[in-house]
Amino acid sequence: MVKATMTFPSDFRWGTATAAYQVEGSNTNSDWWLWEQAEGHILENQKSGLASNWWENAEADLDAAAAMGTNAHRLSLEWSRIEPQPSVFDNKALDRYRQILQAMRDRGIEPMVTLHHFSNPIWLTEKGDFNTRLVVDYFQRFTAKVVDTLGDLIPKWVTINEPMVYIIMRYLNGRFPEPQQKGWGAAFKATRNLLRCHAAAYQTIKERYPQAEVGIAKNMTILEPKADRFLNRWWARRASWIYNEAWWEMLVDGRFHRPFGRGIVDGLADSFDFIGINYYTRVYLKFPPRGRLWEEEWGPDAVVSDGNYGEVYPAGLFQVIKSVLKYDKPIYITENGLPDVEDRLRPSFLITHLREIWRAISFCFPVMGYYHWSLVDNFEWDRGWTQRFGLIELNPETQERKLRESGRLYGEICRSGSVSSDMTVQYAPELIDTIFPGKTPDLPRNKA
Ligand code: IFM
Repeated sequence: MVKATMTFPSDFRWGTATAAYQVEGSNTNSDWWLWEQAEGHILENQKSGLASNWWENAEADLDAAAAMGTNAHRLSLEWSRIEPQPSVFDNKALDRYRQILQAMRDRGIEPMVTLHHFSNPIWLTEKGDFNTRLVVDYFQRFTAKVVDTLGDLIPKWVTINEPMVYIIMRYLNGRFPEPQQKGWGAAFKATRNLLRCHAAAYQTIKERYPQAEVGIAKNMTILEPKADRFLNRWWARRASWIYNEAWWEMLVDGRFHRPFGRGIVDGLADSFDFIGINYYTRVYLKFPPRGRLWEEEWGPDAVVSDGNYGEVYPAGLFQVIKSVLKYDKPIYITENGLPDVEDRLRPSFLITHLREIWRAISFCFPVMGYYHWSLVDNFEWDRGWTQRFGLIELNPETQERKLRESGRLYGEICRSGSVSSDMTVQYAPELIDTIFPGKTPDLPRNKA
């Protein structure tokens, strides 16, 4: 019987991703914790509370990840837990992270660790956060401590998560905890300091563990002109360069590019061993951008995920992979997912996005792994619990969990290292004619 199968390389990393603040719970020393307490900052004034309770029991979800057959997980370390006061390190917190990392390794799950994922110690915000040059020393000191205590367990590192998202949400549109200075000047300054922090962290890790793979996780979004007009096309190209490409160019050249600034940064040139891509969606731009950088609008046929989060646009994943080939580095899809509380779209989302990766690999593009966002429902920043990204469904009040159908599907994919026509028939039958259009005798549609 003919079965169609997209088979992935045997050493492919099948992963999931989470971030400390979103899953651990009770991160009371973080700027996010303070921000959450004031009315109007989080949708429906929701609170992270125990989040997904990872501080107490990450192991429960790691068991589920192992049962699914994943062999990799991306998690972050909470700076505000490890260094609750300047230069005061919490050894108990470091011990707990050691336990979690060891638990991953015991289950055959390779850790990829992020050092900065949107959350800061409160003391850092008080000292001027990424608007002060001092942050570079602070971040280097934090990194050195982490590398010295946990580095033996961590083969892959992400220094900074989604720097452009962080800059826009925090310094420009006010959806993230308020910094001391806001606006374009503050945004550019913070970008320069984030780049300096990345360079310092990269060098610190590599000095101690030269074999470690270190990179950033960059949100890459397809930006298209809203209507086919000259200025919209120009703005979409320009904004795409600034949003998607500038960081890679600055990491390659070791210097700031306009509009972020000018000047060379010590240790920045060629300071990445892999490209981390967080891919979610496509958005449309028109010029002039009134108030917002882009319009969150979609075409008439667009499939849009919960809470108007974004258009489901799998072809964009292939496009962004292609766009970074010129840097000639291994590529990891460090995040990809969607909010979908009913699990209405996630099974087909998984199949269509993995098909784009398989297509890329078939062209010998060096995509080495995929980390689905997310393993378990978690606290979605200013959207709180209203957006659910998990392969595992979570009731944050009771902490009960249930594997979603998409989790079952992802498990079959990870365990077999492939996406097959059988899986498609079972989990997303509506896709069969587009994904596997050939006639395969054992598929239901071909039976008389
Ligand atoms: O939850 C976030 C994550 O923290 C960063 N990337 C996007 C995810 C979904 O919005």
